Amino acid sequence: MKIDVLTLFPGMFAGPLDESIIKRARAAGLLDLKIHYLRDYTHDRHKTVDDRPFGGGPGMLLKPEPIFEAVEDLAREDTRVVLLSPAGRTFNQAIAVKLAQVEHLLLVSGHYEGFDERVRERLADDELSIGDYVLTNGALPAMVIIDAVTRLLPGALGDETSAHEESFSHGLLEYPQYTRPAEFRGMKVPDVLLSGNHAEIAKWRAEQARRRTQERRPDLL
Ligand code: 4GX
Repeated sequence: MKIDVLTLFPGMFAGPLDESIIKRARAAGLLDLKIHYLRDYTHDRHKTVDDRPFGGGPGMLLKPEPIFEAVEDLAREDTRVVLLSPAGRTFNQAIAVKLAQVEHLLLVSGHYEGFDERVRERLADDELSIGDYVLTNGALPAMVIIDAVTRLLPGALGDETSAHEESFSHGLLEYPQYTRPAEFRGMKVPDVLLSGNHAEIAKWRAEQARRRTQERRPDLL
């Protein structure tokens, strides 16, 4: 899979995407990830990417020309162009699964008060938010999406982990888990987990997952 990111803050991407599973996926050639600096697509001396909104109002908007030039430079026939902004539909695991099947993703990170509407109209295939809170720009949302998508690419996870066996894949929260010691500071591991009775253990885990989901995330049931 190829992912291109268009951002005003390329420096923010150094680090998080050079560790662990994403690092391995990139090294293995599963993910071809490139970060592009929006100002590189300007032509004026000051590398201007923003301007004031017509009709007045506070703040600045990302002007359309550099974004159009960048997307026209980077996008292919099969590219999914996704804007990151609080006005997008809320990203979730189902969307991650869909995006992981796309050949080429182009993530366009928002900044200031947002995009000139013509970017949405003409360039965007989708607009995503990572949640209902306000960030300083779309770089972290882009990285969140890259992370969630990359781990779903075939071969990205080692044998010890599976993309299928966790919360949001089976639609429930995880059951409680324990490792050694069997007693720690007076807190005991539930007897059933030490019993060796695999049918009972499976039953207990299913019940715990259901109870925990009912208590914490009834919206998932
Ligand atoms: N999930 N932000 C984008 C600028 C902006 C404002 C309006 C487009 C329209 C965010 C989020 C997020 C802050 C990134 C505002 N862009 N993005 N930025 N939550 O809060 O994606």
